[in-house]
Amino acid sequence: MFDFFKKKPADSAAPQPTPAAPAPAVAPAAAPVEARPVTAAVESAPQPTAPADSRSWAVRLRDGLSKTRAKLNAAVGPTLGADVGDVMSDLFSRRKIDDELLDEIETTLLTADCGVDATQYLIDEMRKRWKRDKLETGEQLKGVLMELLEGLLAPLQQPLDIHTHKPTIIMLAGVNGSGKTTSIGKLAKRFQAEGKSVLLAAGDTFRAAAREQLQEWGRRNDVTVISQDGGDPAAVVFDAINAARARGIDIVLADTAGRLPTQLHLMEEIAKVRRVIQKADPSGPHEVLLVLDSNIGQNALAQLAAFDKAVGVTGLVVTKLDGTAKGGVLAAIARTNPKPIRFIGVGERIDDMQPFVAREFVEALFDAAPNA
Ligand SMILES: Nc1nc2c(ncn2[C@@H]2O[C@H](COP(=O)(O)OP(=O)(O)OP(=O)(O)O)[C@@H](O)[C@H]2O)c(=O)[nH]1
Ligand SMILES: [Mg+2]
Repeated sequence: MFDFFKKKPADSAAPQPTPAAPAPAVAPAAAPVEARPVTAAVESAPQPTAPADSRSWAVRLRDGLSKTRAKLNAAVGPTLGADVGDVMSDLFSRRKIDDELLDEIETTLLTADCGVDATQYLIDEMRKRWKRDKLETGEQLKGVLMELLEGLLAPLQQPLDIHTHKPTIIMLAGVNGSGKTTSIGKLAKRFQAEGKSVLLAAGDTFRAAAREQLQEWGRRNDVTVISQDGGDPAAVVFDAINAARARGIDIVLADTAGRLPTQLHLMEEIAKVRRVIQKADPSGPHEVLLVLDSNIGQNALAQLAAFDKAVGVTGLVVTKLDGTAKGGVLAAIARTNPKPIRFIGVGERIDDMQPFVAREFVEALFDAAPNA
């Protein structure tokens, strides 16, 4: 159902050298290689340097969430295929509140991947409010649902602090293809725009292509990338922190290789990266960002638990909310394992990732017709 997203289509995203040369066999003690910032014109600029979208974030967010919004209305049936805004109105405005409507809402919340716990909470609260406030119309109930969802998600709206430490060390983790490297590109651009200097640590030493992906990106964006030919990701990150300190850099973004929570040796490896960061700077890492592909729906909870156990997740980046109908997973996270959602992504362009704002998100989930 969510095959909209195919990992790395041929012309996709983050810089990908072709062909992906096998990693050269290098001694682990290989000296760090630094891609010095050079401004170079690159023909086919891959994301996240794709040109900014002229539409406002509110419009892109709503467009991005259209599948989840449609899903929220799947139970309504007859008008599916019509504009999702119309469908939404059908669910709520043409109806009086009754048990059947609540059942339908329950089903739609579940199918949008809100999870059993959050769905139960939302339905119970809606039922209470229906009785207590003597609500009559579906439209009123929709208002209550929006309010409840916002209440659930608001505690997760906590902006990432990049001002307290210098350098602020941010480590990214996640399964293969969740969007770590492209998120690093987007974050680096964002931080630069805020006047911060940024250094990238190419901690994905697993694939030679990954290192080159980041180096190439760094070259085009005047961002220094610290990498090593092969070797230990922890060593790369260690070097990067020292380099950042020596140069008075504000923010270190450490990429890591994708890994599944079931690959225990790789989970141990990323735990080591974290420990080594702490060795380089006892106050760090200042943020451990887990990048979650929202297409995985409820599976996000299992990934969160596993990565949290291994590296202590302090914040989330939820990517690919466009192209998925599983945007309800944010409610599931809020209910079962709340972590600050630092950024959400609704596309591959540089400005398609923005800080999470609960109200904005809920409005985009329910309102198909932005006026911005
Ligand atoms: N549609 C969409 N695509 C995204 C989004 N974020 C990332 N992508 C795409 O997802 C694909 C994988 O992104 P990467 O950043 O390479 O993922 P990764 O986690 O670094 O992958 P590995 O290094 O292989 O583990 C790329 O094609 C990105 O352009 C998003 O918000 N929406
Ligand atoms: Mg990557």
